[in-house]
Amino acid sequence: MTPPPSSGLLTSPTTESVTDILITKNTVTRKDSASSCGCTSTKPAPAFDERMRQRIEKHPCYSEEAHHHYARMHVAVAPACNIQCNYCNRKYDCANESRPGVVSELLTPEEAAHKVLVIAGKIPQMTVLGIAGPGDPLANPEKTFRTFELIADKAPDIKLCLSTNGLMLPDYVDRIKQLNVDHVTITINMVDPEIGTQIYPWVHYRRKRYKGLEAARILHERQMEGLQALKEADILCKVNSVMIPGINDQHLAEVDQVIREKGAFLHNIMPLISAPEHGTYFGLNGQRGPTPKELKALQDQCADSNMKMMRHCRQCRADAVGLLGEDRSQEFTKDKFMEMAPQYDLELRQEVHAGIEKFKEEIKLAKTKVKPSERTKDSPKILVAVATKGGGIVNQHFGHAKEFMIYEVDANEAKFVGHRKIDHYCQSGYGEDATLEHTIKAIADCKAILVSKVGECPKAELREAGLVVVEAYDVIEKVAREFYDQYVQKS
Ligand code: CLF
Ligand code: SF4
Repeated sequence: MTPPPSSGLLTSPTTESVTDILITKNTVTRKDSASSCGCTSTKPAPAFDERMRQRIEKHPCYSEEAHHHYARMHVAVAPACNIQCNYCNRKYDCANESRPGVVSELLTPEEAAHKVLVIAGKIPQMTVLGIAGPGDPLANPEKTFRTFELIADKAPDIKLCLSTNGLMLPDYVDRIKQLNVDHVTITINMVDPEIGTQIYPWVHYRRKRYKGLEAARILHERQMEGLQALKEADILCKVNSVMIPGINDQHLAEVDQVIREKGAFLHNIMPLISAPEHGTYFGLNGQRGPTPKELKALQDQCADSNMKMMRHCRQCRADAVGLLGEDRSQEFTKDKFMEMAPQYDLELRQEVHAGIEKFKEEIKLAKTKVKPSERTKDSPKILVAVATKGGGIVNQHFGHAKEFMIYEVDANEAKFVGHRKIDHYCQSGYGEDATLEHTIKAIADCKAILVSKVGECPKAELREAGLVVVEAYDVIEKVAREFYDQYVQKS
């Protein structure tokens, strides 16, 4: 299995084609051998038609599979906002798509287009350009649409994407369609305006400021109208919802049902991130965010109802660049990218994408070679933490990981269910004990940690904390399922 040409994703040593995992006590060794055939899952794959598959296959947010391979970038061209959310501080980026406390550098549409053309050359696996702030894109329609026009003209293979609070959406669906923007996100935190009064203190609509129930009702009606209009225009709509314990956590299952009935393609339930230093109303008033367990329980509950649930969102910045799990925005600050010449090359980009698609096929094939376990009934589900820098491979050194992907594994499949942010263990070549403690805490509910390599010291401490350390360099689902079989046999 070889990495795609010039992808830059798989920079580690050559992928070992097939690897068996043998576990003795908490130690894992590998031996090369061929695996026998079988299917990894008894569940039917979601039934997408070919057209739908093509619309999402290179969008890292709309397709969980794509997020291992393709990157997105945002340009921060939209400073103003027309509502107030209690989890937002105007000094920072729109918290509907960003972590609070993050500030992006504002660009003009022309600067933004230049940046996109630079990055399209440097990161050819970047396939999507999103506008997500720092305010609301549709409260800044001219800047937003001018940026899209410039990019559609100069870089036609890049998909355009937009994220909005929805207040002005019904007014702009025709324009969005005209510009060939095929992916729109609306943040919908309630379908009951009473609940909305606890989230939105005011909205500014048609030159007038509304407060309380009236404000929440206007926002709700406009969001529903916008969602309906997107469906009628055949534009894919993702809905983001911020989970706020004690306010809308019990209500989001109803939101999920309503938005699905109205034609949303994907639901992304994100955790409220709230701290006093963010200076938000919720942060200053002690409103907590959900625990990973609470978030997963709600996502599971909604995912059971049908359709797709997004679990790989990284709540990125309004100037994010790169794969979802990485942040390369600091390589492309304004002073840097304005000095760089655009290197957009459609042919080269298509070549790289063809390489990625081939690589995805190889990964798919490797997954089919993992046999389902014999114990398929009542087999326990376990969580494992995975260090990866992309490509769907366990390919990252423990000390270099800034986050772990969490997979839920059972007798039939290994399913991505979330991610946990951690601090770098390896700081300037030295392991940090406090960081290790934090890492162990963050993945304490996992049975194993899957890494390409780990030093002897952290390995001993991870084992001490009850985690099995699996060192491998192979397809994530394959390593996870092989570990699972060993785990079940031993328990
Ligand atoms: Fe950006 Fe949003 Fe488009 Fe993706 S992000 S505008 S849909 S291209 Fe993606 Fe980032 Fe989550 Fe948003 S991971 S915050 S869901
Ligand atoms: Fe802040 Fe975004 Fe809400 Fe506007 S829509 S108040 S920018 S979080």
